[in-house]
Amino acid sequence: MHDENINHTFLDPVRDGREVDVYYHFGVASDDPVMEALRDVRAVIMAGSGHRIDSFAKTWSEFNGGAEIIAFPKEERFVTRYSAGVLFASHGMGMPSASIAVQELMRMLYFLKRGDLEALDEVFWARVGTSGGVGLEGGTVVVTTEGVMADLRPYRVLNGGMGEYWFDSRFPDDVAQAIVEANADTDFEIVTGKTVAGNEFFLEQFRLDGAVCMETAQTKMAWLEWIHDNGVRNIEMEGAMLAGYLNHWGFPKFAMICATLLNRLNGDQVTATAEQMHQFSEDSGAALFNYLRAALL
Ligand code: R2B
Ligand code: URA
Repeated sequence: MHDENINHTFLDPVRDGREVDVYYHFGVASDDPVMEALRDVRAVIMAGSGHRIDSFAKTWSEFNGGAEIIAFPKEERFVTRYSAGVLFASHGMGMPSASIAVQELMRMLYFLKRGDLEALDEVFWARVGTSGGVGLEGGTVVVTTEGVMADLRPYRVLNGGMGEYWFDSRFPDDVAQAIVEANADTDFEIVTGKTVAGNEFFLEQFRLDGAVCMETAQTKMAWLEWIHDNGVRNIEMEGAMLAGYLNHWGFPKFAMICATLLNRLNGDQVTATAEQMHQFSEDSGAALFNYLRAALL
């Protein structure tokens, strides 16, 4: 871990029990009795939707002999479950929403691991999600090697009028390769590549079907071809931030696994049927669990 990048001023009094940290959007605090049950957490798995989190926790519990599933009471913002060493949490859509979840979960992890940097090094993080494929048909599973923003640069946030803070938004290559290897025998296609995190589903993903549209068929295809030529294989809305913040603290093990819902080279609208969507979701979930079982069980 990069000790110097951890906010010790705020987090150490919480770690020592001198202050209480309120994980407001999750509806729990560091002095909540539920925290004690989470001390053995070894992985944090995130997904956009709360339904998916509930279903992941049930699957993981079944793999672990019907292990208890603990739910946080508040579900207004994020849905959270814990079972057999894995914390499952939804993050909503887009980097503003997901950054709240990631920052509160990082604070929670520091408290749960009592500020032990070696114990934090061992925690595996992943986001499992959906995306638009770039030159890939719907149903392909993409394991991200690097998160970039729509300009192919790494994750940044505005620093008022002073400029921008830049973050390293690469994903660890060894973990991405291990996920692909753990899925060598599956019947869905799994590839690695860069992933664009758009701050917008329509404008920053160069769609022509938004209420507000700034592009033409020509500028859209030019952007898609440019990102494809630069190694981008899919487009979603959270990955660059996730990698940026986890790298900032120095977590060594994290990944993003996304199913593609459509090939953006062929269109903008998501027209997959309910059955196809279900299969895509099953496949990306299977890709995660095939790795997680090899890594954690
Ligand atoms: C993928 O799908 C969502 C938008 O439909 C967004 O959260 C993402 O990253
Ligand atoms: N999620 C996105 O962000 N973009 C898509 O095209 C599909 C899912």
